[in-house]
Amino acid sequence: MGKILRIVSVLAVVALAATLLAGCGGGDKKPAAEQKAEKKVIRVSIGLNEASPEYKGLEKWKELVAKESNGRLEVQIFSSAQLGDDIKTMTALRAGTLEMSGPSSSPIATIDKKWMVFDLPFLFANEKVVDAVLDGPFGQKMLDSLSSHGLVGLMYMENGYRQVTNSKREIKTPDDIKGLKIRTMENPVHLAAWRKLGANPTPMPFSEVFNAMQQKTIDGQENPNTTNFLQKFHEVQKYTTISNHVYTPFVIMYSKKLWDTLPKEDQALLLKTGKEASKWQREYNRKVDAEALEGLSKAGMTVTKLTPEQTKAFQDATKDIAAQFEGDIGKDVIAEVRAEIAKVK
Ligand code: KDG
Repeated sequence: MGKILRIVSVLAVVALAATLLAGCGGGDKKPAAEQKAEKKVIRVSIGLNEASPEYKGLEKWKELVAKESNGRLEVQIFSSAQLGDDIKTMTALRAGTLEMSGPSSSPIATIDKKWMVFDLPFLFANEKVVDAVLDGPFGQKMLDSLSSHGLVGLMYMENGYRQVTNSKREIKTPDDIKGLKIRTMENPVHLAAWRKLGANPTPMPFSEVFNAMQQKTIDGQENPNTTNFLQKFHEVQKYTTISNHVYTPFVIMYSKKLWDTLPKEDQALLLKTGKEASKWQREYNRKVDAEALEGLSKAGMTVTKLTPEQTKAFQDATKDIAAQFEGDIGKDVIAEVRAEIAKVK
């Protein structure tokens, strides 16, 4: 009898311990398997429209993420600044009220000045250099550095070389820029460079640019051919000059607050598919850039391609910008990117 009693009490203790342990999973935390099976929506905001190569690249990523997660992770893309422009959405990411955004690198400088390194005029001579730097240790270090600002840099996508457009006159020399009201991104290097060229630069979020050109509060702006064509800037601009004056990538980023709540396997899945999407998007962008330029010309814009000598005049006029911003960006950062560039040549 005593033995039976002992067995019964041991069983009771085991049962109690099992119940307590099950409860220990923590308040509202669900068991790992259940959490894994739960569907998750990841919202990503961009300023450009659905025809843009940035949107197409994110669509590709969305497909890859859905496939790899068997439909469990759903990327939802919000275009045309429906959720806010670059600076506003980065603030939302840092607060943890939005998962993702895909700003140009330039407005990141409002958070961390070293990002102005990509804004230095004529930094990247060609796409081979771009790929080596962005896919190499420098590019990765820049992405990693975002985590101290509440952001997780997942991947780069391509915006492309920026070209200047305006409604007043053909631009062939820095002199032709004198007095033009040019919209720039919200970034001190861009303002300084356009001021150096004699323009009257006005920083403005992207979503306001078309209206400002239509209402003639600005004369021009600068963006890659794809943006200029796919956002229909040719309807309100007459001249485009292929100046290739700067290459600023898109940085596809996640809110660190929300990233840290994701299971490790999901983080790995998003990073892995991101690499693939980023590569796909860069190739796609390079294919459609020439078509976009043709589109601008067919739509009636005067297209001016600078000769190497003409380009040199713009390079000379802006060559002091790097020294001017060396303190803000960091001498070491500039030296590091230049060393990476030198390896490619
Ligand atoms: O989606 C990116 C846009 O919000 C913006 O960064 C585009 O290059 C751009 C600009 O000129 O503002």
